[in-house]
This record gives sequence, C-alpha cells and structure tokens, in this order.
Amino acid sequence: MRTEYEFTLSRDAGIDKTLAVLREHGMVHIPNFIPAEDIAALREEFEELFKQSVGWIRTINYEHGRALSVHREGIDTSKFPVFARTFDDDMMKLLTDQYLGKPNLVNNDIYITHDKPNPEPINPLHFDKILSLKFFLYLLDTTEESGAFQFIPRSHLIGRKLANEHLRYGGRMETIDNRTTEQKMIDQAIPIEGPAGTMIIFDTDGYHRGGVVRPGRERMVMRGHSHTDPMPVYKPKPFTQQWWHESPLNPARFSGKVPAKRIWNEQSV
Ligand SMILES: O=C(O)CCC(=O)C(=O)O
Ligand SMILES: [Fe+2]
Repeated sequence: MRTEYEFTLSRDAGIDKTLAVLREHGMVHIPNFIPAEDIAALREEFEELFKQSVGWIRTINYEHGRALSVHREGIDTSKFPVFARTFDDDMMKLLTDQYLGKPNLVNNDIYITHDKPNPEPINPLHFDKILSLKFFLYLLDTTEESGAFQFIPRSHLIGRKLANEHLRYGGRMETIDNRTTEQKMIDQAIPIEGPAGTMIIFDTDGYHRGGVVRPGRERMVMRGHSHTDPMPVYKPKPFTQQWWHESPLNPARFSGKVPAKRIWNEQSV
C-alpha cells in the first residue's frame, strides 16, 4: 500500500501548509487523520446509519453497492457521536473558509458508500458539475484493488477553466461538459491509497473517479461535501443570482461576460 505522495501531509501540518498543498495539487492526502479507536466506532455507526429510517438520511440508488446521503444538520448526535464529531471539525471549517471563501456550508451533505466488487470503475473520470470541497474518509485499508479513489493532481485548474468558460456564456450548471474518455487523461489518474482513517481532501474541479473494486474486496467511505453558500444547483429558483446568470434574457451571455466564479475568493481563470 502506498502511503506517501507529493501531496501527503500529517493532520497537524497546520492550516497554511494544508491550504498551500490543496491550492497547488487540488488535493491533500492525510493518513491517520482519524485515531484508531474512532475508526472502529465509525464503522459501527456506518452500519447503524443504514438501519435508520429518518428524514435526515436519504437512500441513494447506487449500482456499486449501497449508499446514503446524510444531511449533517439533522444528525442525531446522541446516537452517532463519533460520526457527528468527525464531520464537525475546526480544521475542515477553517480550510473551507479559506479555500471556498465565506459564506459557505461545511459538510452540509455527507455521503456514505459501501462499494462492492464490480468489473466497472465506480464512476467515469470526471470533475463535479457542482463545485465542492470534499472530505473523503476511508474506513477500511484501501488500495487500488479495493477501488481506491483516483485523482489527476493539479487538474483542478483544468476543470475550473472549462466550467468557467461554459458559465461565462450563461451555460447552465447541469450542462457543463465534465467527463472525459481520453486515454491520455485516464492514464494520469493516480490511485490514492491509504490505511483506514486516511482523509483525502479534494477540490472537485479536479478530474477524479472511483476505481475498480476487485473480487473479494470492498471499500467503505464517508465523505463530506462543502459548498459556497448559496450552493449552486441544477435548477435555480427564479430571481436568484444563479437564475439570472443562466437566464436567456441576460445580455452578458452574448459577450461571455456573465460573472463566473467557481471559487468566491479566487480570480476567475
Ligand atoms: O467514489 C469515488 O471514489 C469517487 C466519488 C466522486 O466522484 C466524488 O466524490 O465526487
Ligand atoms: Fe465526483
């Protein structure tokens, strides 16, 4: 198992260093982010989450195993103390403030996935149409054979540029061309391995995908999604700023001058 990359840091590296690595590589790899005793508890809470039938948990139709989306605000902290505290984290808040700008929503959605063997990759190489900063946590030791997350280092600037070009002409969030099947790109995607408790923080404008879970293997992941507030959506409410940006009536679309900032505190690229 590989535990060291150009973008590997320790949990106590400090916010400035973490931010610098994230800005440069589009991702940070932090083995041992979660203490060993919390990992066992998290796996138990993971199972328990699948048994709940409550409004703050949504089951996701997931071909590669089973998946839930958890609305963080709703979490029953007495039943899920370790889960709640893992994603209510000061470092994550600081990093989100600095990286996405304020106001923002830290881990407002948390996806829980249990990936089972499948000959196909978990998903095709893409960047997310809706930008987020993701806090992606392995609950099991994870290697390429168990479908490790794959990422093209530094590609967040490529995805950002493509998205902004689309948005600048009034293109809708939903129609961003975010996938690639180019072999040259696929070859650059690196499997990010790590022991249980490894945290991967990534900018979803970078090209990424889940790998192939080989027979006899499995992958367990919890990942928090942080967004700018208001969060961009596929169908903006009438008269909101995003709605106006995408409106056919907006004259700025004809000159490519619709304000297009994926990240609020960053110059458009
Ligand atoms: O499950 C994975 O490894 C990739 C998931 C993904 O595409 C994402 O978190 O945006
Ligand atoms: Fe994605």
